[in-house]
Amino acid sequence: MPRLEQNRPLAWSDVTPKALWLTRRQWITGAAALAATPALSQIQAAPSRFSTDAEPNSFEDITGYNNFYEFGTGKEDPAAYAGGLTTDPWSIVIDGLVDKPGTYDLADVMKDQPLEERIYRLRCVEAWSMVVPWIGFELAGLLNRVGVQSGAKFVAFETLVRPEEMPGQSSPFIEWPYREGLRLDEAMHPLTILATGLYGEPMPNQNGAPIRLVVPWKYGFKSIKSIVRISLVAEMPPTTWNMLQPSEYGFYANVNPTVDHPRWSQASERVVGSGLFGGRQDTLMFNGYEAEVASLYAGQDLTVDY
Ligand SMILES: Nc1nc2c(c(=O)[nH]1)N[C@H]1C(S)=C(S)[C@@H](COP(=O)(O)O)O[C@H]1N2
Ligand SMILES: [Mo]
Repeated sequence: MPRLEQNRPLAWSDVTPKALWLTRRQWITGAAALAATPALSQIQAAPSRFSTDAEPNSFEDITGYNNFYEFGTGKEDPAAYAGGLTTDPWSIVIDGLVDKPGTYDLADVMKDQPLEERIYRLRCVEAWSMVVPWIGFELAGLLNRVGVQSGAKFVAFETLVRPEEMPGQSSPFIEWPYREGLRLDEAMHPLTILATGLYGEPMPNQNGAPIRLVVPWKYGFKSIKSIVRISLVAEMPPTTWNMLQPSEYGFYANVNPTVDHPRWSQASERVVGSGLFGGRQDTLMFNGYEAEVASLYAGQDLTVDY
């Protein structure tokens, strides 16, 4: 386990018992009970067939170099300021065109959803990337449970608004809440997960505790953190970066080395943590998932639907 040099108590691959928490408190108080539940057997110890075999970044990189504007615009702001965020209790409103709308406690959101490790490369639109061993479950599992009605075409997500604990929200730069959206077929794709942890640990606050989206074939900004609302809607929903600068950030935001951002190339990426001068590598179409997702966009011009 070469990547576990940081003197941590458990190997990251030791996800089986550690992955099952709902929150830190529930993990601590409920560890014994959880360890006895059959749900344990639902976790895949082996990497998912969707995982990259690239070496994950260190825990320090993943938790020390973040984008989470609710805590500031600097890459080190989330690590510095997210510690004060209260993530327990946590509930998510699920509403819109669903059979079972409601306010669901996090434990209820996660109920019966099989957790597994997914090692995905996060490709930020700013042309850097890292590899993260997430713990999560497929969004489709939750959507199927709440019952998507036939008129629903998109899924809209919102992050918590709590300026007392999120100092970045005192800046009006973004019209809070941070919001994101997916087309329904994108949301239902098995690559799309809600992640509740990483490296076999509960989700660190700076990475979007207690639950965040991860859509590995899209630029990182689609992967909205600290979700409090999921709405099934008929129309393409407004999304934060698209609202800020639509010419630079489209709704689709698929990783695409052939469509440059207006201010920089997307053909290659800086690999975070790979040395002083930064290793670079070519960016892959759909971040390496072309075989899995290209068919979702058949007939679309990706220079128009960027
Ligand atoms: N609520 C919220 N979610 C967010 C962001 C944010 O500022 N606020 N930043 C996005 C961007 S630009 C990226 S690249 C990823 C970064 O995820 P990470 O910090 O876990 O690597 O989170 C995304 N999710
Ligand atoms: Mo990003």
